Amino acid sequence: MTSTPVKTATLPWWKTTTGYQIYPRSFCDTNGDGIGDIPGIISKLDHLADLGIGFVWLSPVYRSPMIDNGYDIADYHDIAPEFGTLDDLDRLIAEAKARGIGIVMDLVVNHCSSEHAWFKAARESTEAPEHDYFVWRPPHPGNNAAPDDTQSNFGGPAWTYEPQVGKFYLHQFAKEQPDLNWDNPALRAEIYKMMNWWFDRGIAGFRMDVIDLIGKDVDNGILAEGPNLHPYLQEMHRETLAGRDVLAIGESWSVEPDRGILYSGRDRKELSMVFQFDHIKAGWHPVIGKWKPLPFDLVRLKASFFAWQQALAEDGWNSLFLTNHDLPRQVSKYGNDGALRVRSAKGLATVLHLMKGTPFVYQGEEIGMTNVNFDSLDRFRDLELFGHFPIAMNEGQSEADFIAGANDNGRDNSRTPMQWTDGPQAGFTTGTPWIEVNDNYPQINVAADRQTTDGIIAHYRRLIDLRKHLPIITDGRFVAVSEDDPAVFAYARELAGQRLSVVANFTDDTVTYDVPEALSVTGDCISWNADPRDRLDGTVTLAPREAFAVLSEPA
Ligand code: TEU
Ligand code: CA
Repeated sequence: MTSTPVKTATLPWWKTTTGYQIYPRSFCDTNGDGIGDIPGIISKLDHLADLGIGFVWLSPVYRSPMIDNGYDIADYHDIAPEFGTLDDLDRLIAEAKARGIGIVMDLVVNHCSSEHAWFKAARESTEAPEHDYFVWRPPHPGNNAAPDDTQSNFGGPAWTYEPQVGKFYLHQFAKEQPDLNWDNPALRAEIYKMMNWWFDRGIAGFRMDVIDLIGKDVDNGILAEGPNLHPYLQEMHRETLAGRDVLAIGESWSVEPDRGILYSGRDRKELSMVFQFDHIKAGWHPVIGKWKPLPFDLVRLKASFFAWQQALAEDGWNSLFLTNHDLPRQVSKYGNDGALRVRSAKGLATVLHLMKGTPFVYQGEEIGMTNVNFDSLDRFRDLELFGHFPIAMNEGQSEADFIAGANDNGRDNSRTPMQWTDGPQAGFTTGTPWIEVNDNYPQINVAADRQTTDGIIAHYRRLIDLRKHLPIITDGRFVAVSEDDPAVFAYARELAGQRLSVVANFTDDTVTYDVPEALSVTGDCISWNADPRDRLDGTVTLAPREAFAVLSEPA
């Protein structure tokens, strides 16, 4: 149904297309072990092709003890048996390619698994060449304890003692995820060789896990965006990306708008774009963090998106996303996941997809999947949550409050199985899923959404298709409006005398919106989730959660 993307010589393919993230463990299980697998992904490629997706970001499928569901890699050149084989992956690359879809692999190289051969050798002896692939420090001279009090992102100390070598190693995540020492040139060469090995297999790019952490200066306590980050990214570019028509997306929790350009500026020769998280942190408690629910603040959310749109207006490139496998479901977090769920899911998509950048759809978003409502800790699975629970208890938070926080912001929200049908386990597995299926699957599933002509999938399909054909979506100048309006998210895009006006009511009430000058007047309503609008003039009455986009010639 979708037509060939309009490509111009100046636009790389990843600017006119849309990405789709797959969390393999939760996507589709074909052998009944309760764990999604690569054959399952292959069986669902037509769903993605029908949406018009240009590439898939595949969360890690490499061999791994799965302490952090694959973000702990034991072998970068092999596939986890629960997900399949290298042959399956080659088949996935080929089958996806046949549908015009590239496969973007997850590159997790700030750390590996403690089961990786490198770390096994490194912890045996200081003489092993691999010893220096990791970050070791002697015990603190005063008390023989950890070198300093750096904390792991998953709770507890970031240093673990290894008696065999008499030193501590750094792990910014779980102790089974030792940090790699990027200051060792041999390690860097190994990583580049591995990346090229994957490129030669035909992948379309990499999403680079916590890439802002690789340039760390541990002794000065600088972990994120350390002094060597950009030199290493430039070296990586020279050694792997240069001369290849591939996509490189770096994950950076630390980047702020003024530094975005350093990663993706056209003369930087580093990455295509970064995933930044300011709009996500906007939904966290400033002191207690993600485990404390915080009321939604539209003005803050817009400020974040608008700042990034402006920062990368002339150079660099944005990624656009509201959800991933670490984040809550967007319709629950930013929208209405009750009576107005369908309209709200569409509205969020409209606002996100028509900004400047490359949009990402996270599995299940296209049917408006919602957060879970787990009432006890044993129903959760994520190690981050279990690492932080004792800390929260020590700090005096109640268990009920912590669970409320986990249902609001926890990573398991997006990891419950993809809901395909209203059959047993939502059609995800014939066995017992590794994490419970959300109990709303009889209503919310792919088959049900596809049964209506105006489902959420149809809405995404249209947005994705518009991006392929309308240069104003890829190239248009971004114009922020109504920054302080607590109810409406609106902006314009402008290109060659055309204007695209996007307006969305983020509340459950009818809102009277006084349309500012910068938005236009008459034109074609190219996207809507309530009534189509062909005139946008003066004051507009917006239905609850209504969103639309109008393409026009300015008056
Ligand atoms: O995430 C980086 C990361 O910092 C998040 O885990 C973050 O700590 C958390 O969501 C915020 O509370 C990446 C991966 O996306 C994540 O799945 C991995 O667990 C992590 O790196 C370690 O590889
Ligand atoms: Ca399976």
